[in-house]
Amino acid sequence: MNTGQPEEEGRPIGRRVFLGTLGLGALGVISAPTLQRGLESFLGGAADKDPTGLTGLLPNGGGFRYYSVASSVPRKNAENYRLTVDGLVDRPASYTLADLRSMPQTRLVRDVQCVTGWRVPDTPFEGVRLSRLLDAAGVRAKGTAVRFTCFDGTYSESLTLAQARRADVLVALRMRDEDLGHAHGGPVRLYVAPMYFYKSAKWLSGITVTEDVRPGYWEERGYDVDAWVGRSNGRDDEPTS
Ligand SMILES: Nc1nc2c(c(=O)[nH]1)N[C@H]1C(S)=C(S)[C@@H](COP(=O)(O)O)O[C@H]1N2
Ligand SMILES: [Mo]
Repeated sequence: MNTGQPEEEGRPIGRRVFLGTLGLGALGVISAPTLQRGLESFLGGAADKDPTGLTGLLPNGGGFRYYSVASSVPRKNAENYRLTVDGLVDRPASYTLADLRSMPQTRLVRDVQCVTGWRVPDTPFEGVRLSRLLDAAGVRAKGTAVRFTCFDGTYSESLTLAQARRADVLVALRMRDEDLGHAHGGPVRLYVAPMYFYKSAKWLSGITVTEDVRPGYWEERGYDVDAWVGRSNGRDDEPTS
């Protein structure tokens, strides 16, 4: 029987579900009025075109929602994936997937927390510490920030150099003890454990050391650049876990 409910998992995601997951979640969690107005006009003006491209529940996603601001993303594999490290460094580099897999791997188990309110507890991520890649590249004295670009051609993120050097920031190859699938940003995504999940850029293709922090995709649209979980985006309480 058709109940008229659009929330069923696995269905194509239409406008109502999009508004439910991103719109209400974001507006409920974030209290900054300028950001609310920005989101409202953003949603109101473009919801029919589904501005995020695809946003919704991922079938068998275990509580994850699938996010992409690009409507289609090329697939990359061990043959054609490359991660470049460049900018204010002495030794720019280009890594294959095999290169990254051959480096020491770090496994972290933390809660994933999206700024719109959903959380996936105790999620293992595994990969190479970003600090290791930065050390290998030799960051020059003028470098104080790191910019991340993605092979979806649209998304970007950034961190201060100090944030990027934290031990809980990974260039992640695995999630939930499996190789990162395409939907979750595979084969390689950034994983910034202490910050809201929008910092964890999917489909990572470039790491560039820069002089200044350049706000990323969502940050140009109102989210905090320093996205500490529980201490940013209008939240002042630690989330219960
Ligand atoms: N390239 C790219 N990375 C991205 C996003 C995106 O749209 N494109 N969305 C961000 C947001 S808001 C979240 S909550 C997570 C979602 O990751 P998931 O799709 O694996 O659940 O990815 C982050 N990284
Ligand atoms: Mo998010």
